[in-house]
Amino acid sequence: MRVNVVTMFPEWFDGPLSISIVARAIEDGALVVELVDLREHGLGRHRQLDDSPFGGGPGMVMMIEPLAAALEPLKDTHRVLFTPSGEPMSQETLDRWAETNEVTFVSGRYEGVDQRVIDNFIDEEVSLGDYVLAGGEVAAAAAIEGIARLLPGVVGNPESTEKESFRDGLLEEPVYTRPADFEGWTVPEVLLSGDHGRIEEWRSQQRVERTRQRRPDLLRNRKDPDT
Ligand code: 6GU
Repeated sequence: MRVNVVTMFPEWFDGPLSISIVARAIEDGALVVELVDLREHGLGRHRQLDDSPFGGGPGMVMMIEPLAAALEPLKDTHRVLFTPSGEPMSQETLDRWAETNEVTFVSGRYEGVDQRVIDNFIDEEVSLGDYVLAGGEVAAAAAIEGIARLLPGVVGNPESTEKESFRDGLLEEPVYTRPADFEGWTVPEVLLSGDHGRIEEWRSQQRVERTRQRRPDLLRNRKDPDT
């Protein structure tokens, strides 16, 4: 799969692309990430990318010309703008992108992007959540990592991406490993019992209880409420 990233800060991605599962996906050839430096399409001697908003007000707006130039060669790809005004990114979003051959991520900066860019060059606007970051780079990196671990052959055990949190609409249960007793802090007895029926029952109960406490919205929106 190919991911194009249009950004003012290509060097920002050096870390995220060079570590762990994303680095492995790239090494294995399962993932190709193409960084497009927006600055190369900036206007004039100063390679200008932003200007003040028509109608006045604070902040700067990303101009259409540099983005049009960067996105023109990518118009046959699915183009995503990362912005706090977008729809929230979810596991479903990542599943959908991971099933395609090519996706283009645009990291917005400043207070916004000229609406004509969105109207004419963007297929989907996506947000990381209800808080404000300085730009869409973190969101693009999050999406790349979320996609990389879904690509065939990248995670060793394919079962592990199917059983996990959010697939069944519940949070994960607590997990433990050795030692069974660390300075008096013990592991729930049921997990040491060897009774797989009781263990699965306990885990299921923990997932539901955790979700009820932390994310009641997930319980209300569940698709197959059979747990
Ligand atoms: Cl995608 N961009 C910015 N600037 N802030 C955000 C965000 C994106 N998602 C949540 N906050």
